[in-house]
Amino acid sequence: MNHTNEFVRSKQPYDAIVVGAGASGLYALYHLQKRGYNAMLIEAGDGVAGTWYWNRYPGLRVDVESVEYSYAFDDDLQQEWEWSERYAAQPELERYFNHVADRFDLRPSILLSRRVTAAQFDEASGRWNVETDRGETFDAQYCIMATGLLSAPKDVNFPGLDEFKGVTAHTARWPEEGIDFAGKKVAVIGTGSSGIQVIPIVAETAEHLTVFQRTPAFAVPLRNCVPPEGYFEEVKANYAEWRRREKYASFGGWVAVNYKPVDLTTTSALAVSEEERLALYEDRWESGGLAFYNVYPDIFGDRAANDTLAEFLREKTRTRIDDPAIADILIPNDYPVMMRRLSAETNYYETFNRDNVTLVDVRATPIQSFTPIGLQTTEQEYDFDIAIFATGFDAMSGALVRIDIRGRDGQALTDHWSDEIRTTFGMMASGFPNMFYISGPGSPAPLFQPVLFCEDQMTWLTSLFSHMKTQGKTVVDPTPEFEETWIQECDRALDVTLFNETPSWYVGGNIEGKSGRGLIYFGGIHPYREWISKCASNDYAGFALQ
Ligand code: NA7
Repeated sequence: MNHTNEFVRSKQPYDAIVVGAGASGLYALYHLQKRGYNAMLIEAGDGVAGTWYWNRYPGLRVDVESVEYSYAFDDDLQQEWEWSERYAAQPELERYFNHVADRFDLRPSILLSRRVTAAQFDEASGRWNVETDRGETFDAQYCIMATGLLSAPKDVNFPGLDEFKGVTAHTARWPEEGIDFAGKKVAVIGTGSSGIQVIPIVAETAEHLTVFQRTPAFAVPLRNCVPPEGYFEEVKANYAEWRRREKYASFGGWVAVNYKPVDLTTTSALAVSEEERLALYEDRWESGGLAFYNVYPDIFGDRAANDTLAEFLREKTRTRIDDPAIADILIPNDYPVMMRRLSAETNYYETFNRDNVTLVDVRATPIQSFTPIGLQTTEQEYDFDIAIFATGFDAMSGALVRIDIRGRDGQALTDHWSDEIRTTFGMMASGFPNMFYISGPGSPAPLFQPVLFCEDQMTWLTSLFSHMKTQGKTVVDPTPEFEETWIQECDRALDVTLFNETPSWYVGGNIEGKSGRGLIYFGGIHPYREWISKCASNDYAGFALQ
């Protein structure tokens, strides 16, 4: 049920407005209400689930095991929910997040089907006015932006696109009624995680599929299945220990390898024998999915260590592709592995062995423009009936800068971030008091699974709110000096990694003119937790309270 404006209005004045009903927003609403805050949530979609509501392309499934990619905050929830597969597909994840909204009675506080278009901080009251595309306004002391790290699709602006007479679809805005590929000529542009998931499915029914690849991706088999009997039960019987390891003893918030939790490796890839190293890589390969994130930590910072894994994956991949010339195009050889997000696939490489699939290397022959019947590269024209854009997102900051956010003295957030993204702990920006980002830019969210990460940030925020209450304060704003400290820490953390060696969304490289500075905290979750907890125990030094 969607609640009326009047119903929600009757609950004013709000302590907090949460924007976005994805994993983080739903949790934020739950967390605030549980602690007695009068909170409501506004969501643009007609349903909850965020990523799992908007991205409904065929083939979409999570690439962290579902028993791990799920909330840990309530044991009854994790005991009673039954996953049907090792890696849930989109419909099951959408059901899960809807179940959470129902189970914790969140729906009466959720307004669906309105997009937040603007938010202004009012200096006199110390509160935020939030506007929607329905012309409504709401006000609250705190504004919590759970707008998603990969939710704003990158603009698709190929020359001539308006002339194209066929059907177009973006993987992140897939039509609810679906698209029938049978007997059609289809093009997919983009070979990141979304393209890699949709391509094998399209190839199964399309008359012909043409894939336009610019940067090849490293991809590993997902190995989705119904897990061996007793696996889910065993995880549930030991959930507390699994969750402890995910949160405190893992790289990214997942630990399952071959159906057992593994510890974080601390050894260098170069400190072990080749035999030992290859045995570990084989083990991860066998397990499938993102198990490769739980290998040697210097993969992320040492090119020689990184090369050992890159070469292992290149060799494995080559054996799956019949035509060596196609393999040369599909296998990356000019950037370090993991510095673009590792993709997990099902039959991706075998798809290029099919007769009805053509691969076009648009690095060698760039796309010049769309035409009425397809598109033109520097080499030739390709014709198709359906164009699928799997071209990615304006990551981390995109959803925020599309809202007209005005802080102190009417300053626009887009001005504050015009040269680079400036946040404090990825949770606030100086001059924008009482506005908080969950999994926002400047946080380590992309390196840690967001369903667990939101618990860290919300716990920190409500501790800050309690501290403010005991101090008789109502407004919090990070100081510009402390914000600079955080940006420098982000720089330092980035500099000791290899992430800058390829222009991915991690470093803003997929959007022309976008700076990667401050976009992600590459120190990862563990140093991040140290920073924020030290700040809290230091009476939130660096945050001005009034
Ligand atoms: P990604 O990973 O950003 O991939 C987008 C893909 O689209 C990538 O291969 C791009 O090539 C390609 N692309 C983008 N624009 C163009 C143009 N103009 N011409 C040709 N090719 C283009 O987005 P996804 O949706 O796949 O995945 C995002 C995240 O979601 C993923 O990392 C997981 O965390 C889940 P490029 O790399 O720019 O050369």
